[in-house]
Amino acid sequence: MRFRTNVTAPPNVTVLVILFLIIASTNCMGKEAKTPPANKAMTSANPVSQSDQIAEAQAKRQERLKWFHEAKYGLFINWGLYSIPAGEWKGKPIPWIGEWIMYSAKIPVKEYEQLAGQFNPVKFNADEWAQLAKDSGMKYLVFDCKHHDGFALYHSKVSKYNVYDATPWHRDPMKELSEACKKRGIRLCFYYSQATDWHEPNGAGNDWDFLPNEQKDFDQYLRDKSLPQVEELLRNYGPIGLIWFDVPRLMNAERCKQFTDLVRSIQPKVLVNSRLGSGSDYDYLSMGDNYISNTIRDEAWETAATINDTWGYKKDDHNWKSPADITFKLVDIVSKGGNYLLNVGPTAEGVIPEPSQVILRRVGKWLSVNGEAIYGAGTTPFGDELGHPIPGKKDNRGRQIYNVMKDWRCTTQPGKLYLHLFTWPKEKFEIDGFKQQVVRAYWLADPDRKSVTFTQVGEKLTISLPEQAPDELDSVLCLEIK
Ligand code: H79
Repeated sequence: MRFRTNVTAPPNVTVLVILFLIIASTNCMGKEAKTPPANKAMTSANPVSQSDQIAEAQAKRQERLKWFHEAKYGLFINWGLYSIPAGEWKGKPIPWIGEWIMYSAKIPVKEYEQLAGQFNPVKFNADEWAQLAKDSGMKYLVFDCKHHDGFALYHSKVSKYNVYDATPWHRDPMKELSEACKKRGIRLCFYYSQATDWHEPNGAGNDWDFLPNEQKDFDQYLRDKSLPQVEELLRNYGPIGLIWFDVPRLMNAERCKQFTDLVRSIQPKVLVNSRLGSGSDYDYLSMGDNYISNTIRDEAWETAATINDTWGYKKDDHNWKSPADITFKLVDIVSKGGNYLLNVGPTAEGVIPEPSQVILRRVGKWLSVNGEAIYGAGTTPFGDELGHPIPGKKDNRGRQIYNVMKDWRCTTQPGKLYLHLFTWPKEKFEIDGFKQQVVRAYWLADPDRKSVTFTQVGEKLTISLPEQAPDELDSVLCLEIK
C-alpha cells in the first residue's frame, strides 16, 4: 500500500488555480500601491519590494515563535526498536548512543527488522508520559516519530515498517499521545529523521546493506517515504507545535524547500528547526546535541540534551544528571535566550526509567515555585556572569571554549530582575555597574515574600544573604525595579 499525495491536479484545474493566483496577487499589488511606504521606490512590475517581503516573513516567524519563547522547557522522547537491544547486540555491549546501535554494530536490515516482531510495550501509557511532562513543568513534547533506523512509531500508510502494522502491539502511540497532550495543554511536536534512513536503499547512511550515499537515488527516498510521511504527521494528529528534523545529510536548499513548502501549506504555524538542512528557511536554531550557547543570542535557539549519556534507552547507562545540574542548565539557557529540550529514553516495555522521572519531577517542583523567572522570561542584562572566551581554545568542532562561570545567572520580566544564586554559603551578593533603582527584593522560595535587605551606593548593589540557601536547587531573588 502506498500513500498518495494529492498534489498533481488535472491540467484544467491547474490553469484555473494559476489564473486565480494571478488575479489574487494583482489585487494584493493594487492594495499595496495605494499606500506606498514613503521612502521606498517601487516599480509597477515589482510593487512589493523584496525587503518588504522579508520583513513580512520575519513578522510571521516572530508570531509563530511566540509560544516557543514562552515555553522554554520541553520533553524529548527517543523511543523505538533500538530500545529492545538497549545497547547490547548478540551478548556484546555496543559503545555510543543506544539509538545508533544498528549503525554501530552494522546490523543488516533483515536482522534488525526482526525486532519489530518483539516490540510489545504493554506498559506504555500516554497519559503517564504526558503527565510526567506536565508535572515537570515542561510545555512541549517532542516525540521521535521515525529515527535513523527508519521505523515509524505511528500508524503510517506510506510504509508498513511501522508500530501499528509490523508489531504484535498494533497500537498508534502518537495518536494516544496527541490526545493525552491535548488534555493537559502540552504542545505535541515531532522528531523526524528526514534524510538518514538505514532501512531504505535510497535513504542516507546505510552503506553496509546498500550503495554508498553518492550512488543512491536520494530523491526517490524523499519522494516516496520522507515527504509523504511528514505529510501524514501534519495531517493526522491535529495541530503540532514544531518539527524537529535531524542530520541533514544530502539535503540541499531545493530539497529543504520541498519540506518547508509542505509544512507551511498544511500547518503554517508549525516551527521548523535548523537541522532540516543548509539553506533551509528554518524558524529556530538547534544547537549541536548537548551543546549550550556560551553567549546571549537574538535568534531563537534550543539546546536538545539527554538526561544521561544516551538518547534511546541503554540498560547500562545510569549516568543521570542531577536536578541541580538540570536546573542550572535550564536557567543558564533561558538567561541567554534559548529553550531546553531534555530527553528521556523509555524502555521497550514503554516505561520512562524511574530515575529520570524522579529527577524531572524534582525540577518540576522547583519550577512550580520559580516558574515566573523562567516561562517567557527575558535574557540577562549583564553578561559578565556567564564567563569569558579562553583565547585560542577551540573544541574538536572548532567552537570557541569558554571558562563558564556558574555562580549566578539573571533572567527578567517587565519591571523585574531575577537573580539566580547557585553558590552557598556566602554573606552577601554584590553587583557592580548596576544602573537601575531597586524598589523591593524578595526570595521566590519565601511564601510570605518578606522584603530582603539591600543597599545601593552609586552603581553598586549589595544584598545580604541568609546563612542557608532559600532553595537548594537555585535560590531566586526577585528585584522589583523602578
Ligand atoms: O536523536 C538523537 C541522536 O540520535 C541524534 N540527534 C539526537 C537528537 C543524532 N544523530 N546523529 N548524531 C546524533 C550524531 C551524528 C554523527 C555524525 Fe556521522 C557525524 C553523522 C555524520 C557525521 C557518524 C559519523 C555517522 C556518520 C559519520
